[in-house]
Amino acid sequence: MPSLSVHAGGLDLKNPVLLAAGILGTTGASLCRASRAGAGGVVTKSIGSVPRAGHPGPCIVHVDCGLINAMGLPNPSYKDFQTEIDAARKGGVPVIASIFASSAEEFAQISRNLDADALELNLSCPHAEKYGSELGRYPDLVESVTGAVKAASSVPIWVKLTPNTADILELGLAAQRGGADAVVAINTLKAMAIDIETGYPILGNRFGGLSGRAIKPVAVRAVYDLASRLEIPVIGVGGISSWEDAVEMIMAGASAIQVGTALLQGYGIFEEITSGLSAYLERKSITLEELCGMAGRCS
Ligand code: RRO
Repeated sequence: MPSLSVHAGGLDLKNPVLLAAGILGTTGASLCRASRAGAGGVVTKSIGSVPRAGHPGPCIVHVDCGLINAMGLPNPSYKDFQTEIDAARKGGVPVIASIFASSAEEFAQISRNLDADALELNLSCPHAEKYGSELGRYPDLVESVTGAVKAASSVPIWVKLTPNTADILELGLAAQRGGADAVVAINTLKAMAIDIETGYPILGNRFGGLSGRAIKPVAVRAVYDLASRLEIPVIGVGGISSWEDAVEMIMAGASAIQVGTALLQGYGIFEEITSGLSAYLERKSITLEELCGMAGRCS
């Protein structure tokens, strides 16, 4: 069978299919379960410097084409999360800690106090005051936050970018200037759902972030744009729910991919994607490396 192993963003991965941040990433046990199910790496739920309860419910609504969430960064703080990372590491694949903060100094402080295989900087949550895309839509802040964490930490730094911007490439270039080892594209798209019987917005926070199948073409385009111009790897995420989606995202230029909302189908999704990807490479007689960025080389 073709090899699925890949070196991406400073990590050696046995396969390029990772668990995305925010999905089943709050405990070591659930992260381990994803590893045992075949994930090549796992990303934790985003962790901050103080405990947060998150937004009032409802926090998730199913829509025709995916999910809209407004969880609101619920987390116990980094001070209470290291034991979960340590437990997750028993799964035998790299554990990437997703972190969020409201300033470069706060990001650096968290990064100094968490021991993980890599850090993913959440500069893209679309619905939390003072966090996520409220910083991450400004290229100068993306660069300075990345630079501060890079200086404070010795592990690979991935920067998760927001699609809620006119030009995601500008943000990717800023992350690269700051010293990022990879960019991750994309986080959720700003969205809303309204109950037509009552007229009330359904989510407690009113607005949220759309994930799932609807956002895949947006993610493919973002990955293509970024991979065409950046020298650092791009990790593709957004609406991947089959091996065919994974192939498309890798053809767009993703060195690895992350799966989030499709976990609703169960943990079997990792095995489904890796075995489908492997069979595809065998049928086409190409390597994973040759597949990566193929669409950008077609004229
Ligand atoms: O917790 C959330 O509400 C959340 C986060 Br941190 C994120 O990055 N993206 C998202 O859609 N929701």
